[in-house]
Amino acid sequence: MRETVLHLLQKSNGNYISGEEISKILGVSRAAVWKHIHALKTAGYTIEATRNRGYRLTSCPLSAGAIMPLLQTRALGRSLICLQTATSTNILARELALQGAPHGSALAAETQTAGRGRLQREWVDSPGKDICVSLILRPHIETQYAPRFTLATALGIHQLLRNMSIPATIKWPNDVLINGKKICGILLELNGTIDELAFVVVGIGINVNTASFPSDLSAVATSLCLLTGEQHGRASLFAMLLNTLEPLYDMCETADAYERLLSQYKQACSTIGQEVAVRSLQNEWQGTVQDIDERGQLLLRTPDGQIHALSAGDVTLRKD
Ligand code: BT5
Repeated sequence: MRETVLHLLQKSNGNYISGEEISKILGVSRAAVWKHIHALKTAGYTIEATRNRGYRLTSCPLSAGAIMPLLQTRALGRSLICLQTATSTNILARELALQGAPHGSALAAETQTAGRGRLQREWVDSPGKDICVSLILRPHIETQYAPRFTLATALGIHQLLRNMSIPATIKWPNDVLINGKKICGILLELNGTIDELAFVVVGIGINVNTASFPSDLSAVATSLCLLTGEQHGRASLFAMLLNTLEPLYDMCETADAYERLLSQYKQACSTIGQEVAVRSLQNEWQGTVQDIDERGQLLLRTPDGQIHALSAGDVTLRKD
């Protein structure tokens, strides 16, 4: 019965179908229809209910069944788990990796109860509307080069958005911005020793169909839906994301290919040449960004003429 309700909603192609019509077709009461709608919502479907108009399906949960046929990757996403809820997909992906999950495994969730950014900051999502995913990579590179994957991910998301004619820029190291507002955050976590990298978990949060943010974020965050005024199909976006990222991740494994990746990253990065303040846990620097080096570090020229190579930090433009 629940499948039939879903089928009727899907057949309406994003238009409203009244509760009365559904109840007539199924031969059940309006209250029974409401119960099925409620069950579908709990399973991750977003269904708008409007008085006098009925129900409208606006998005489906991400599922391996919807994503897999769209993948053109060799390994990325070939093992794919889509959960309703996760504490943090990065935490669960790390556990999977420790249990031996293969290179390229992906774990997505409709919502996170403890989504996190760098330095244990919070990452906020709208349940069922965004993309929260963690990718497990087992690259053959030294641990010191692992930050390459942050840059490669930011570049991939930049390319994905540009292909949709959305004018994104990258703020070093891990933010993708549109008109100065953040649409995507990336959280890279490593496992291994200085000599040997066991695996990398790349956590990616993309604001897709979020229509409004909590007041503390609305000045700094944006979503695809806010930019285009449309809802976006998450399964195809998800597949395009992985299709875009895999060749870039491959490029991180050799010095020559990575050099090419870095030069594309630099072109997309709005931070180079800017007067900025960079804050890390211990320090704050002010200066002009000269360049990004081959390790992905920011090269900052401070007023005393010294060049500092910074591997992590929050950048703010001085004119802000
Ligand atoms: C990040 O950290 O931007 C990394 C975010 C990574 C999120 C993904 S989702 C899947 C995976 N599982 C996780 O638990 N995490 C990853 P950072 O540069 O520290 O930025 C965090 C800051 O961004 C917060 O302090 C807020 O100011 C802001 N923020 C939080 N949620 C946001 C959102 N949805 N959109 C834009 N900005 C947000």
